[in-house]
Amino acid sequence: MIDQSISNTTQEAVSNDSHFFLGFDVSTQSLKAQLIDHRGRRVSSCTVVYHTALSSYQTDHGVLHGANKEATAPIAMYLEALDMVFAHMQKEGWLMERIAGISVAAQQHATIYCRESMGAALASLDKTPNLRSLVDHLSRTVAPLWLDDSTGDDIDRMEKELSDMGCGGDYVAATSGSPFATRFPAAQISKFHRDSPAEYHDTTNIHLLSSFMTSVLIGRHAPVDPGDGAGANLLDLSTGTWDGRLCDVCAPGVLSKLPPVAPAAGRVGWVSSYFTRYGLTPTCRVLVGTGDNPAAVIGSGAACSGRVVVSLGTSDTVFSAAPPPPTGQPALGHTFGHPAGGWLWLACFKNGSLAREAARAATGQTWAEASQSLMGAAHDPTLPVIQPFILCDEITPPHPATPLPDGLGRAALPALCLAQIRHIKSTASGRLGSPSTIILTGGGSQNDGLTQLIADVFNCPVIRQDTPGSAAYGAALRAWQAGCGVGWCVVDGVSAGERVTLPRGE
Ligand code: XUL
Repeated sequence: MIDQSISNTTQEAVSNDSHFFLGFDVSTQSLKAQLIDHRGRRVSSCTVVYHTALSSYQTDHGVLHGANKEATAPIAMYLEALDMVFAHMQKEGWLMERIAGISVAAQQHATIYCRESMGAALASLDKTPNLRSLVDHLSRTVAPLWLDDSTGDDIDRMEKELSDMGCGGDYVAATSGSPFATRFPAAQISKFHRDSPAEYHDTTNIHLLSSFMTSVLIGRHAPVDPGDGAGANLLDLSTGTWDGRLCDVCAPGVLSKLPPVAPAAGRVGWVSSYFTRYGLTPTCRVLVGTGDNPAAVIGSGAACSGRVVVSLGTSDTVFSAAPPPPTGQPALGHTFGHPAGGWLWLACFKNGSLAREAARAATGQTWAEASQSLMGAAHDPTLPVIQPFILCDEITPPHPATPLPDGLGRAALPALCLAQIRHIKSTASGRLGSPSTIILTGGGSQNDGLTQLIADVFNCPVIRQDTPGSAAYGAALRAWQAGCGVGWCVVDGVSAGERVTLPRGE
């Protein structure tokens, strides 16, 4: 149910009087906790997997799939998972009284709708038996997730209203860093107002999941950081405050319901006395929360610019510290605030590991056999050129799925992987230029052939960051950085992996 891993070697190195820092990642499928020591080294971690540990919520790996491409999750499940994880840490003898700082990372774009009574409920948390009781103060018991694709009509309406106001063209992307996206809060809030006007009007505070879980930790409404806030399609990146026009077209009164935006490096408060039952002390400080991607930039060793993280998973993601957003026609992808200050650019590709698996199956080979064919693929002029969007409609850029051509045989996997990696490279270079180093994470980082192909296509060294949980680790590192005043490049030195793959010449 709970998977715990404690690294004994690291624990032995911890001195008796040192502090620890704790990071959470409230992700789609699980809630992970990562404890690090006063030198930023991983000490202990544990994970509550919702599907198995909290099966009574009947989610499919953390998700409730509804009609018309709706995807939500019960908020009670996240709250219960937080209690479970704290109880587990205490039971396993984590040195709770020595935890000096905590920070939260959470899946981006999920929104939580609170009634007015939530403020008082948070303030008197220590009188409640468990965190789950907070659901009585929600105006909506589920949170729409980043997997939700049900808000196309809301985007059409908001685009039309903006254009009627004289803010057509690229106003949304140029202001908020992203074109309207169905999974982003602007569209989700609009839909909630359209579907449930009474509940919407009963809502006084709309949180992102990172700011909500941080609110729970400090026992009062917390601000949101520019990293997660920019994933709302409502933030003006140039001022770091919510944009009046975008809020106006979203839903009535939304500006007054959103949390204030606060710099990512700031402390928002001390931990609520509720958590002293788990052994935390009231002097444990809590940082502004952030999204899982901004946290993963830190946890992957790419806080400083020049390093580009490629994460190969169910969907593929590429992200990096980035120059200021362009003023003209924006590039593909999204610009968010960077936890270390400045900007972070991210693009998400839906055709990831499931597409690679379909191509591998088309070769009739095992993964071990098919992976060999990736080693020389970058410099193989005989490989057919195919589309990287073979399995599902792509979002970066919007493009219908184009199934694998027939008769590729053993060329199916190398041809697809080459097409995918060239596509990731060309999308990223429009915004980031040429990287000095790629940091490779996700399940794909286990594959030697894929790693070599990335080194060859990008023509730069690839460092494999194959320790799982970069968002939870990044969250813990943020708490360490703020608590000990460590420089960000020192943080990179601690967190980057060590397995390097060099590019091969033609
Ligand atoms: C980013 C995105 C996902 C979520 C879930 O825009 O939608 O990466 O953050 O992890």
